Amino acid sequence: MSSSPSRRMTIGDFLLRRLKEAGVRHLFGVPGDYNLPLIQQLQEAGALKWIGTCSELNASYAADGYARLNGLSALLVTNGVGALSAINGVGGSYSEHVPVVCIAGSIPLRSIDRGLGMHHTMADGSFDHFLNAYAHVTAAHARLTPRNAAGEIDRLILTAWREKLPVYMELPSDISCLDIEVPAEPLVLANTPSDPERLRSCVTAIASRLSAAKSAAILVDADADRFGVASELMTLAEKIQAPIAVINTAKFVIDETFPHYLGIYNGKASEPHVREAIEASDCLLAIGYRPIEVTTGDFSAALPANTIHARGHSVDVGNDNYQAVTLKEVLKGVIDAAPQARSRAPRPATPPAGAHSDGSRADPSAKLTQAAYWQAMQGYLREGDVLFVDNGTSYAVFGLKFPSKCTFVGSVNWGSIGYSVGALLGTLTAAPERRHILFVGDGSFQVTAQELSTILRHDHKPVIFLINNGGYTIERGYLGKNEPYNDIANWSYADLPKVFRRDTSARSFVVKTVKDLQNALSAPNDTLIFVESIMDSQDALAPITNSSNKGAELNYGPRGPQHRDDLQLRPAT
Ligand SMILES: Cc1ncc(C[n+]2csc(CCOP(=O)(O)OP(=O)(O)O)c2C)c(N)n1
Ligand SMILES: [Mg+2]
Repeated sequence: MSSSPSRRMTIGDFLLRRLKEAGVRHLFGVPGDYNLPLIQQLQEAGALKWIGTCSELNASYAADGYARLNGLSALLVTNGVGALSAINGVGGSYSEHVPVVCIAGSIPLRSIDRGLGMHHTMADGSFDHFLNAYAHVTAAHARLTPRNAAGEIDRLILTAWREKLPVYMELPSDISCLDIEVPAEPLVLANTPSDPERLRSCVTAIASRLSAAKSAAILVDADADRFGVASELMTLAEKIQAPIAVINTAKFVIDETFPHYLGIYNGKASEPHVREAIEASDCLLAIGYRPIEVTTGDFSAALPANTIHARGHSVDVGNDNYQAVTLKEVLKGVIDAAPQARSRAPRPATPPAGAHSDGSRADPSAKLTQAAYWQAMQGYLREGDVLFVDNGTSYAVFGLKFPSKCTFVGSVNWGSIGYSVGALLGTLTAAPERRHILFVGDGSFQVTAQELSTILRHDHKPVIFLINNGGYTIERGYLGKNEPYNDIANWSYADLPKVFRRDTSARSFVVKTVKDLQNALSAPNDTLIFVESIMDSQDALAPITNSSNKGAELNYGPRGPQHRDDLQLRPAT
């Protein structure tokens, strides 16, 4: 028996207490008969604030956005129907390495014990379908019981935080109000410290490679953000005078105004100086590198064979693999051990966003084009913004240069359309004092548009830039340039703030020309701003269309339909 002090508490209250101790201040979700006892406990204890969403899918996206800014989040769904609605978003959190605690208020243990058929199940006598489904998209899962609850709640929350991955727990509806014995001590979010010998050897191995190097460089993926080591990486780059590049999944992780920041590495699609610095480096330190086709210039990325691969909890240096080390401790050790380099030749300055340069000559009364739009957006961004992009031609955001201290929220690996609208609710809830800007297409927006109502309900003041181009333009670059399956219904988007909140003070704009856009951009940020920009269904920046065209080659192969005449949108020549 452990001698730590304990106390009695209901399982529901203990779960809420642990979430709060882990820094979670809000719970997203949709009520259902199986989870109502926990929501009532939340209401009575006032431990967390309930943020009801229009759907569990949106709750899962909101929780993902919240965790990216807050470090951990939670959502609450009901058995089966709620759990499966949320699974796309939780799968996204798994793909994108975001720590989310997904709680399902589930069927009572009484029914499981007695084999009673219940609603929100398959009515086939099995009660494990949803646990099994979630096993594939989480780092850990459990059904709570009065015997395991105290241990499992801590195990799951700590696993989410340590692994930067989602977890799933079922809280049967008849045990939330049962008393159990729980630890009196608060939950401490901490990693188990590194093994001292492994850490020392790992740091020595990296530091000696770095000191012998003539062209060290650092390449950063999203885990540098998730494991909170961006500032260590910048300190290291400064000390050893090495350039840092990121891949698309990690745009913003390294401050783009940092003198050693190089730009985005994307194989053959990179700027030549970025490609050279990474591929010809004699000591490349890669952080959490998880390449996919769209972050490697269609697999043309070629990292040096002797690249050091550092991940959240392990490192590869040459033939050695170091376990029981944490990324932060490794980098801190390397910063101390690495030799201070003399200032080297100045690095090539990051080129300005070249893709968006022909908008300046646009006639103010001319029809708005993507080129003019993105050029104007470059000027709109300011220090400290939280920037969002959804799938679509709005991926042009990757060509913008971000001011200092911006946070960028995207989902390059998972890429589920509509993610950004739900996630926006999450980041607004986590950091309402910052300016949040969403770049979204009409097609993506239609998937999760209702969550605009929750954003308005809580008086948030984001800026939403929606491109109304009549459908799925980015898909036209794969296939179906003019096909009706890429068309969507033409909503009156700018009217939606009024529809979702009668007394809204939101400022809505329908923009058709450069002049209209300039007018919208001059609106003060004292309320929600919704800017619907009407653009041509065949208009997209060349890098976007090129990427879609290449995607079609990869996806459909040489016999694919994309080769037929006029079936595919191609870059304007
Ligand atoms: C959940 C989901 N369904 C389908 C897709 C495929 N998809 C990717 S982009 C896209 C179209 C996006 O259209 P829109 O948001 O209007 O952007 P546009 O390219 O028109 O600017 C679709 C349907 C997806 N990524 N996610
Ligand atoms: Mg569109």
